Amino acid sequence: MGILNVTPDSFSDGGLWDSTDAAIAHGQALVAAGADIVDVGGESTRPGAHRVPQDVELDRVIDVIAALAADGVPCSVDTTRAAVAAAAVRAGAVIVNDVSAGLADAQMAATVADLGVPWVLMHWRGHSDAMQQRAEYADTLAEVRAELLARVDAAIAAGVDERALILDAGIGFAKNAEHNWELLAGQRELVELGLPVLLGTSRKRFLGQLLAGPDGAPRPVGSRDIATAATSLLAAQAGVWGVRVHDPQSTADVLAVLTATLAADPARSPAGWPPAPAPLQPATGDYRFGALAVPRG
Ligand code: PMM
Repeated sequence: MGILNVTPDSFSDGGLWDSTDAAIAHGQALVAAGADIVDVGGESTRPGAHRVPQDVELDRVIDVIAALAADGVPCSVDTTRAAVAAAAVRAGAVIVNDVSAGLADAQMAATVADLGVPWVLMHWRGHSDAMQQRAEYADTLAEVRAELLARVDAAIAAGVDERALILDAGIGFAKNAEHNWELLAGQRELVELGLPVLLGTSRKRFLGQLLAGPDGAPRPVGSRDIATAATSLLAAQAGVWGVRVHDPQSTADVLAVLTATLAADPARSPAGWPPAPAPLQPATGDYRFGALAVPRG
């Protein structure tokens, strides 16, 4: 999943694609670099970010999604607002990626049930301006799993088809670096819940901290793609369904290496490989999202 933030203030690509034409061109470039899905967002969720009005979010994403969808690019919409999710699906989006898992908007679950599209439920404890105060866990993995399962129950109770759900541990959302590493180490336990799992580590702060220079300054965001690709490899080995990245090329390259290695000796393939079948797109029933192991083209 390639990241397309149509925002002036996202931490990595903020301001780069905030005109409609630049955003569409970048979406195409993400696909050319190996993305199977383009995740289009119009509201930054970086720590400390403030909310944007709904009409601004709609203005940023709808034309971009419509143009990419018309070109045959599978798009997800990265939004916590039900009205934006509905408009995006009408414009051609095929997945709702909701970092709040329905908690930010009471209408989201019923809206997704009506739309009949896959829904990414990410672990979330509050909006970006307040989330880091909630980064407290006695057992990070157990709490994230339990809180995600509560969101799964709520989604099913609202009429969403369980087969349309995708789980995400929410790296960096109400988590410090230690929590993020614990979640990365525990991806297999999330996968074992039986639903497809998405992982979003791309260029995030904990990678910058890991790769800090001798002066202690974090590695700049633009130089974190090799570390990100390493997390994609770990994710694939844990059976994760998808990874959300700024630079699909480096992730596609490490996955090509992994696939070739496993193909040379399938008996040694790790449990969980190839990843669980990806969800069908219930609205049309005719598009199967590429699992990581499926060769492109
Ligand atoms: N991270 C960001 C935004 N959306 N969606 C999902 N499902 N998972 C994530 O980890 C996630 C997300 C923040 O990163 P960005 O500012 O680079 O988009």
